[in-house]
Amino acid sequence: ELTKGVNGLEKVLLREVRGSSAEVYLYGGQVTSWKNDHGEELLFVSSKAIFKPPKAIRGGIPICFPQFANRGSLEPHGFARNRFWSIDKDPPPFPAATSSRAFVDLILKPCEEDLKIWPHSFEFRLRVALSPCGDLMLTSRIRNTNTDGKPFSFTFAYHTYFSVSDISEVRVEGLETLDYLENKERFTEQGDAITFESEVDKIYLSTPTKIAILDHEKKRTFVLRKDGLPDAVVWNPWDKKAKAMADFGDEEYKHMLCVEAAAVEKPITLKPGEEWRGRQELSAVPSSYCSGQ
Ligand code: TA6
Repeated sequence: ELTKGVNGLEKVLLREVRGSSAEVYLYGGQVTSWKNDHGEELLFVSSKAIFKPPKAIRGGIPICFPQFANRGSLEPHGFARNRFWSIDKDPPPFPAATSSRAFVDLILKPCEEDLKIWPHSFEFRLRVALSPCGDLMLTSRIRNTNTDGKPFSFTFAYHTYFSVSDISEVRVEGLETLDYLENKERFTEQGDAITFESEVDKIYLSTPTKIAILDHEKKRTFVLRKDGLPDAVVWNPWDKKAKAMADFGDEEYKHMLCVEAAAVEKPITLKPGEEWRGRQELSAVPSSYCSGQ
C-alpha cells in the first residue's frame, strides 16, 4: 500500500497476515520500519532523522551503493540512498526464495547527474519482503546495462540500524577470531563474542552467513543471514561521534547498533549483461532459542 510518510515522502506499507509489518520509503529505497507481530519496532530510526532530500534518512536500512563509505571518489556510501526509487511493476521473475505475499519491488536506474559522477548504466532491483513468520528479507539484483562493453565495479552494504535496549548489554556472535579492517588497517578479532564499551567501526572480512545480535534486556536475538555479501560492518558511534551528528540524538547511541551485510574488501565487478545478487534476511527470536547456537 503506497502512502505519504514524513514530509509527504512516499512510502510503501507491508503487512503480513500474522501482524508483522514493514515500511519502505521510495526515497533511498530505504526500509525505515520492521515490526514484529506484537507491533514492536525492531529497527532504529533517529528521532532527529531528516526526511528531506538530499540528506539520507538516519536509520532503518540505508542502501550503500555503488560505494561503501569513502572507499572511492563518490560521496560517502554512494548515491542510491539519496535518490527516488520507483515501484517496479513488471520485475523479471524472482528466485523462488521468497514465499512471501507481503513484498514490494523497487527499481533504481542512474539519472543524467549520476552518469556524470559514475559513468555506468545499471538496473538495481530491490525486493523487500516479509516472510509468513515476520522475517524481513531484502534481495538486491544489480545488472550492468552498459552498451559500451565496459564492466564496472562497486562496493555495497545494507547499512542496517538495529534497535537495542542498551548497547552495553548487547553481544554479537559469529565474528570471533575473524580479521577486520579498522581505519584501513588489518587486525584479528579476539576469541569471544563482541561487546561494546566505546566507539566501534570495524569491517569484518569473509564472515559466516549467519551473525547473531543478542539484546540481553529484551531477551531477544536478531539473526542476520546473508548471501553474496562476504563482509560485515559493525558500527556504533558512541558519545563523541553521536554529539557530532546533527541528525542523531546525543544519547541515541545507547539504543542502536549497525551490523551491515556488505561487500567491501573485494569490490564486485560486472561485465555488461551480468547480474549480481545480494540478500539479507533478518529475524528476531526470543534469546532462549539462540544463545549458544
Ligand atoms: O558503516 C559505518 C560507517 O561507514 C561509519 O564510518 C559512519 O560513517 C557510518 O557509516 C555512518 O555514515 P553516514 O554517511 O550515514 O553518516
